[in-house]
Amino acid sequence: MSQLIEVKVPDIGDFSEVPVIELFVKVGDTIAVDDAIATLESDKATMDVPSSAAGVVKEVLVKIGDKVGEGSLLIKVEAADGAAAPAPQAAAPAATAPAAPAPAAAPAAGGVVEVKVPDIGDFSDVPVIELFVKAGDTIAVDDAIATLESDKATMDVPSSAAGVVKEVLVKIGDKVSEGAVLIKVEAAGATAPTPAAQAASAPAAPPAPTPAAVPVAAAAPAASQAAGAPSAVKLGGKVHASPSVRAYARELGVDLAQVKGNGPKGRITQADVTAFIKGAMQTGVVPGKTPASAGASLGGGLDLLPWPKVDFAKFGEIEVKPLSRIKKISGQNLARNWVMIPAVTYHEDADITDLEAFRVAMNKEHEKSGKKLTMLAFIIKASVRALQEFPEFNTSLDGDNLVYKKYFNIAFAADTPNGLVVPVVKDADKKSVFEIAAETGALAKKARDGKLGPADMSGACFTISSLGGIGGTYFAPIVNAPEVAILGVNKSVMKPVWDGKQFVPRLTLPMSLTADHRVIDGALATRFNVYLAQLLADFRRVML
Ligand code: CAO
Repeated sequence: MSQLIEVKVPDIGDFSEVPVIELFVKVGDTIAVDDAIATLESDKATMDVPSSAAGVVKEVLVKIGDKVGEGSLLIKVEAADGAAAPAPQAAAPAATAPAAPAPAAAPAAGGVVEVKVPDIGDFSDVPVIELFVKAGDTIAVDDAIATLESDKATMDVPSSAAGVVKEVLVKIGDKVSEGAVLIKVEAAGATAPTPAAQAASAPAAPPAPTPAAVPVAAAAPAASQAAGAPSAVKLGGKVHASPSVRAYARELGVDLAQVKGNGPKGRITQADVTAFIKGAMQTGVVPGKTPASAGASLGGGLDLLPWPKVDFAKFGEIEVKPLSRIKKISGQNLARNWVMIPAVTYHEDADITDLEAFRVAMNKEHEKSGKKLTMLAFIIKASVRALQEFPEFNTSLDGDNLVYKKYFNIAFAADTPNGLVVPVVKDADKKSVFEIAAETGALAKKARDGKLGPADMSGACFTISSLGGIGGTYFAPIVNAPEVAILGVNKSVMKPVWDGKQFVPRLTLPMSLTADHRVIDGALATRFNVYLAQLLADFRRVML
């Protein structure tokens, strides 16, 4: 037996007669609990109304432009057989909204008002992960000031005041709670909202910790930093979009700052994001990016199926945890590089028996000084020599041109508790193996402490991903665009090697070189690998 459930506008605080500005469902759609049904926009806040029921939409009772209030009927859903119909109270969960404007923009001397963190529910000590304003900026009411990210939710804090930012009192990484002063704004002729007006502007309950119900920050503005790619995205860009549109854009890796909004007051709608993607697929060019970095042609589009949407909770107990910021950023880079680079991985074994013996002897000799040579440092040094011998590996594609770099900056992947980062050893050709070892050690520590800055992660020519401290045999690393090749190494193992007369034990380093086939052919890649293996087998060759 199936039953019809009415989904109504939940308690949305003091708002009434709020226009529907977007509708995400139509008759026949199958929806899950918490799927966004509609976006409501008052002059103070934008709210997504999530569904309280799962099933097939049988009727949509509102259209864009309709004004609704608490209790207004939005849709009727036929719950699938066996699907638990939510209790009447649960049928109207609080709408989610960007974090409420500060409850009190207390006027200070000289018309300066303080903008504070509003009521953010049960959250406290929430880190500031993005700041959209700086001293001197002119802002309007509702402009995003900062993004806060707890382990459960990401919230934009809109400004409750209009005027010129006089002071920014927080920085990225600061932890804030309700009432913390974020900025001071000189209300330039504009009337700062009275505390009463602001209280009225506070939307309903704080965001619930479900992905669909969480107000989401603009899609990763610092996306390119982790992989050291040039920043194509403007930091601190202010975009006007509802939480669900932001979530939609983030899921598809779309930078909202690049999307033109055709909704009311230039708001970006889901249709705008879809049109943006269609445009990029048809032309193969992502606005704001060079054809080389965007992949000059996508061959008519990837025509991919939508990401599978599964209600995992139906099959057993689950726990939802948001991805770390680094994972979100590096994931977007990796996905682009995986899709856009015709990459091939070539494997080779290097005999490092003598090199390892030399490394161990040197470390013993320098034990007292605290200096330590690592295999990674030797591999970096040998790679520089190989890049000099095979300059095509030290290039980047720029449209139909190949940019040859005369400098040798080597990046290495570092595993941190928050995800993968890629710091860069600059001018590795000018450094000794001891210096490279000390620098990779310092950079790896900085990475684990979360203290790498953009400068530490930019300007790389070639990347090394060493899993040697962990194990493995071979793998296929993903090229770190706009570089054209990456070297992966795994744990060296003793292998029996035939010397013409007998099997002898040799310490063998498994190497996996992935190269962009648009620049590097298989023959060249294999020559590079063979040469690199020769250098590591007899390190004196590095000096030749
Ligand atoms: N073969 C055998 N042993 C190796 C080795 C190799 N190829 N490379 C390192 N080791 C040994 C080291 O000698 C060290 O042993 P000791 O403690 O006895 O000296 C131990 O393994 C641990 O090394 P390490 O990995 O901590 O240090 P490192 O300098 O070799 O590497 C770093 C530093 C930052 C590259 C590494 O810590 C790291 O993060 N690796 C992971 C990179 C990664 O995740 N890549 C995948 C990216 S694609 O998803």
